[in-house]
Amino acid sequence: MKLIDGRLLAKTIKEEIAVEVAQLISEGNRRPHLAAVLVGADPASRVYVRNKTRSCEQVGFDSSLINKDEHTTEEELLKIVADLNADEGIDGFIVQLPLPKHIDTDRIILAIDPSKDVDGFHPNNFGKMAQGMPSFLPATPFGIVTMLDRYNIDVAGKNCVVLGRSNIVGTPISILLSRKADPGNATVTLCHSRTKHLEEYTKKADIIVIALGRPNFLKADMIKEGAVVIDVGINRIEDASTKSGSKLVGDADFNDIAEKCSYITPVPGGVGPMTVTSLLMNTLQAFKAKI
Ligand code: L34
Repeated sequence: MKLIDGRLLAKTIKEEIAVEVAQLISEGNRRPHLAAVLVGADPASRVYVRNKTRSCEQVGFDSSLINKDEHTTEEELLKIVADLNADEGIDGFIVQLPLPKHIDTDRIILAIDPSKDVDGFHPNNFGKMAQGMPSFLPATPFGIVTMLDRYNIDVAGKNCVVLGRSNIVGTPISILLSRKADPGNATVTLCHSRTKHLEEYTKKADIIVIALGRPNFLKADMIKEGAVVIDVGINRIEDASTKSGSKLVGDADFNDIAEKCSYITPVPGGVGPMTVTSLLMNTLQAFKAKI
């Protein structure tokens, strides 16, 4: 079993970005600037957004965090989006999901200027991605294909099974892996809550991407020997043996399946840090398109 070390790879790529930023600045450019909008106080979202702004500092980007309370109205949020769209000093921005229930997420995403949509969530970018045109790739799927690429894991012609069909992970990664591209050219099956006999698919999979939000769901008897498992789940579960009383686990039961895998991503330290790094790569791309 080989560990796909997302934390280490993220560090490597951030160093590459920092070199490029230093070069751009030495040529007289300003710094790339990413803004993040966080509505409400969801503890996980706060951690993720903090990791994003901290990573901006590490690579020499400017960053802004717009923090609004959970009672923020949809109209107020649309105004923030419109202001960020119009702000010449902002190269890209994200609205951290999930949003409070009273806000229509689709309406917010549709309001984002596609040229600043470094999350790649706007249908303009998503549609381009689906058609193989250059676009911002959604951060988590982008992080996953980057890990497969940098670890030289063959994807072409492989059986890939994606578990979960969310707009931000399952659906886009299924498209990316099946695209006529490198990495890509896989035969992809997208499984979800209505899939019957799930194990019949997972047992045949060379590569499994699991994004269900169900702690320790994937067990050794569900996969074949030598499978590659990319675990997108980040679940906080109770654990009396830790100081905080809880710990993070993935959607795959790491201890159960690790030995059977050829490659596996850990949680934490796997896909999460690569999601953050992909956002930086997209922001640099947005910046370069502008200057
Ligand atoms: N708009 N909303 C928008 N864009 C995104 O790209 C996201 N996502 C997902 C949730 N909502 C979003 C993220 O930022 C998931 N996600 C994300 C980002 C960072 C990390 C995990 C998920 C991360 O840094 N994970 C660390 C552990 C963090 C912890 O200690 O809780 C890890 O090592 O996995």
